[in-house]
Amino acid sequence: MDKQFKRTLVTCALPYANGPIHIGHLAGVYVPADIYVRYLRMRGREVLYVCGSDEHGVPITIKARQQGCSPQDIVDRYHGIIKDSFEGLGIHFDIYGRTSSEVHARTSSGFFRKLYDEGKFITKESEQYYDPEAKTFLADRYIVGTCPKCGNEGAYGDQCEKCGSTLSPEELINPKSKLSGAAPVKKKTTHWYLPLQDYEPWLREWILEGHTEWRSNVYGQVKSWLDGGLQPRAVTRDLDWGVPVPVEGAEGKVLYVWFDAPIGYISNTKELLPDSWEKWWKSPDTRLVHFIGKDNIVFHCIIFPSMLKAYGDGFILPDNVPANEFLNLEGDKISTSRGWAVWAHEYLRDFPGKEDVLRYVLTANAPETKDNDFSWKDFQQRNNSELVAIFGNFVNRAMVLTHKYFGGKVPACGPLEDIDKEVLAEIPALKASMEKNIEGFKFREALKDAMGIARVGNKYISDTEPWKVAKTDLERTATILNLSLQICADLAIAFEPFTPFAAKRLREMLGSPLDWEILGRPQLLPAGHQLGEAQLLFAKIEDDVIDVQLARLDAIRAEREAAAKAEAAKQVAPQKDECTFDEFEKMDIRTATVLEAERVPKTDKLLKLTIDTGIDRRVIVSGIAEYYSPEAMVGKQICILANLKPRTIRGIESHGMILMAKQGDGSMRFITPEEAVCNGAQVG
Ligand code: B3M
Ligand code: ZN
Repeated sequence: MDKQFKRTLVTCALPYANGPIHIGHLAGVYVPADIYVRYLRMRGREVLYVCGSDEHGVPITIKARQQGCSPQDIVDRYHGIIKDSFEGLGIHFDIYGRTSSEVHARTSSGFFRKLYDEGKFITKESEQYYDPEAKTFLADRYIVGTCPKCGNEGAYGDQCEKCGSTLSPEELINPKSKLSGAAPVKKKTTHWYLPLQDYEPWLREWILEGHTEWRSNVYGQVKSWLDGGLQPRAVTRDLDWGVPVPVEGAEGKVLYVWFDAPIGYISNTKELLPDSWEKWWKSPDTRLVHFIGKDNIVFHCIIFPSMLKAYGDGFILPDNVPANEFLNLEGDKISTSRGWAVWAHEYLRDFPGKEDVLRYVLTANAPETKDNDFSWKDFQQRNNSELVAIFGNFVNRAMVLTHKYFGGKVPACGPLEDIDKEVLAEIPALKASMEKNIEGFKFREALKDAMGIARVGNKYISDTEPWKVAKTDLERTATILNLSLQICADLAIAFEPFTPFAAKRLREMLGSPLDWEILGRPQLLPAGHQLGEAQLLFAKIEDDVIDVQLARLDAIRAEREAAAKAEAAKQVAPQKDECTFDEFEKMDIRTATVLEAERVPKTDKLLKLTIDTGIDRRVIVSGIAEYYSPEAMVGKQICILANLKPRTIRGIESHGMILMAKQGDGSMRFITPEEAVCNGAQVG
């Protein structure tokens, strides 16, 4: 907690290499981690920044099967895409490794073997689903069937993606193996389990008593897991993709992905620093911080620490696990399978030179304490009215005016007036607040502080109006611009963690240093110092650019709605209670032809139809206007219930009812004889 550490090891959740990363990943894990690391580095702290691809697990094998390639092909492809996305956004890990690496196989397998040899596992026999044709055990994801809750025919053995229910394979109606289509059977299998319940008292003490400073969402989740009672957790699986279980008689078994993946943090460190990795993992002077999303809390706060505890040998435990909540997109949950996401690599393609804008917006809306939303309008607005209008505008005014009046040389600072002193006093306060916020993992607040410095500068230059003062008092103008430029140099430091591209451009323009400690000190730029050319730091984003993104999302939404409707239309209403023939016979159903049709005024649903029933000419009011226009009905032969008791609807007397076929989504079509018949023919 308040312990002084010598160095910090920062890890970021290893993204699954079965798809590209999107803004949810970035906002949840990678942007905050990057802010933290850049900040620590600016302060001269010793930091190691570790990440890599998580290349095992069932979803990868499923994707490979879908695409008709090998799991290795899949992870090779996405590892590359993900790595490039991070680089493109200025997220430079010291190592971005892979769990399919040789070092990782050795490390994770050795880890298992030591726990195995020391009797830290228990074995349990259980019944698992097995594909008798493919002759292999089936992960829950490999079993598909009909969801008992919503009727979706493509539900998985662990979850229905349509209605979101968590399922077990037993619950599926008509379960089938995805591999062969065969009905799965149950077969006995033995696996190794880590008896988590044995670690519970220790976990309670370590976290619930020892880390009360952890974020409340993290602490709360840990507490509820512990209060719910821990169970032995299987650490092996029957699967052919992963790290083989290094034990005799374990053929066809691999380490469970959540056993090997966190060890990936260690193996990636080893890969980078084969000789000095232990300093990062086994020294009490190292502070370990895991950046993750909320769905990974249990693995990083309970399971991995228990694994490390079981292993012993001096491994350190996380000092903090600042997990974020989820980011939504335009009000809806991000969904990879539905394409409801903004992908990092597509953003980089569509918004070249705007890496900072995404980092900025994701930080300003970071889901630190609750789920939050990303919207393109907000993105545009924050760019145009914050980055451009405040930060960019201030820097531009200071630069351009200095070039105009002083040939681009920092002018000398004369005597200070009250307004100058007030402005200068605000900066150290904002700096102190930023430190507190970043060190407390409150990056949104820290960003507000940084923007606060830009606001102070922007207001100062607006209030002092150096372009007017220059007409009468160049000395005073010099002081104003001197101070403004000092604030620009402060901004080039303060924004380094958040918008590193712009911060670097600004430092180049000013020729100013990057050193946290000097932020807010007077005269960072000496008088006479030559500035570079004035360049715009940020550019306005116009509506048409945003409209393209919105149109893409609208198309996805429309497609999803159409699919949902088609699905709903298929839902069949249950059969009604029995009726007798006599009861049926009471209904006088006839053919008829529509002669005239018009909308019933002030209604959306009703048509007034004048029809020839063969018996008479009469009026029926029918609720079909959503499906048929009046013109479309004229001349059509229909079926009616002729002897229905007349009713007055919206002041019009209706004599009968039109027979309609009504689908599950409520949509209707009228019933018509297969060939034209005379009006008044009896239907039955
Ligand atoms: N691959 C899960 C995830 O992306 C996972 C993290 C592993 S961290 C050791 O949610
Ligand atoms: Zn369902």
